[in-house]
Amino acid sequence: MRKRPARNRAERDEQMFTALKKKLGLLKNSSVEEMTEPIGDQGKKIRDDRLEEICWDLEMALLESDVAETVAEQIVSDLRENLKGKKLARGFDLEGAVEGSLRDSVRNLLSSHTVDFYDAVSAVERPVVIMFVGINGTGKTTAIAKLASMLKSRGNTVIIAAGDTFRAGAIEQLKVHGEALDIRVVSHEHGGDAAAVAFDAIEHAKARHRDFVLIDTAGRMQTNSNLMDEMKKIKRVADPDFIVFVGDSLAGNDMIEQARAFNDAVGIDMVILTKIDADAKGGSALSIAKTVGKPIAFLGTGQRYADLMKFDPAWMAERLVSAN
Ligand SMILES: Nc1nc2c(ncn2[C@@H]2O[C@H](COP(=O)(O)OP(=O)(O)O)[C@@H](O)[C@H]2O)c(=O)[nH]1
Ligand SMILES: [Mg+2]
Repeated sequence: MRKRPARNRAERDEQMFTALKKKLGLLKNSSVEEMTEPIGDQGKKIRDDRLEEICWDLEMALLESDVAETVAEQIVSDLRENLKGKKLARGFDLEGAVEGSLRDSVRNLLSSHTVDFYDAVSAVERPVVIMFVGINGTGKTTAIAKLASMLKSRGNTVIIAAGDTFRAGAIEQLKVHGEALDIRVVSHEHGGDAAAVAFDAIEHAKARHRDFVLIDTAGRMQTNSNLMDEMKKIKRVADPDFIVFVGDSLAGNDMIEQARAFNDAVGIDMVILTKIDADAKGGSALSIAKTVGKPIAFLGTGQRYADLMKFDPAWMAERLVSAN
């Protein structure tokens, strides 16, 4: 019954939000008589059968757009609870009510899954060691550079460990960032032992009283058990205070599966969702919050160092719900 999963951003947007908008538009065009029935002396309520139709259509629209099932169910049950049997005010705006309910449930879903990065790290002894995991191309290295830049601008000293010793060019890519940001990058040779790189960077940070060590890692496919073994080894050796999963918001349910795989292998503490600038709405934020249950710390919103935004549930809810 389900449509095939969307292959790209444009398709997904179309599936989710035009479906939602259409639904909302249809509501607008339905006559009040058709949608409602009297309760009590003068009041009206939405007819139960029409409400069920709305709920069903909404759930389908959410599922077709890669929103995880548990999330879609939650949103729909919130909507049902908000509208079922409720006496409607005069001049009641059904479209507005559905949209308002959506916005509230999205915000609630997201709010229970946020973390203040600076609060989290403030409790930890220096150097704070953070390991970044995720598959190739999700934006790990870029996120590390952005975070390093942000930390530095807040007066912290940072060291980066070039732990992706697997991909050609990965070490060089980090060195370029290191130079641009004037941040020390600890590296070994291509193909070397990533755990040893992390170890060296941490020793270096301890000796020089640096505040943060950010460990980059390799990211072939999450199904590659060698990769997960490597992640476990780095974790064992570096004993990071936090493990951050970096996920590409364009990757939909694949991203959720990746997060699960890394979480099973090494345990993740928080999430950075990247490429939100290219993902017009960001349904993936909802899905990861609800399915993997790990808080989102930051969003990547572009390719510049400054394009790292603290995750804000209200902002995200607005973006998800607003029809544009
Ligand atoms: N538009 C956009 N592109 C990003 C973002 N984060 C990373 N990228 C791009 O995604 C590509 C892969 O990033 P990289 O950090 O090398 O990924 P890694 O393989 O996980 O280390 C690069 O071209 C980045 O410039 C983001 O938030 N928005
Ligand atoms: Mg990388």
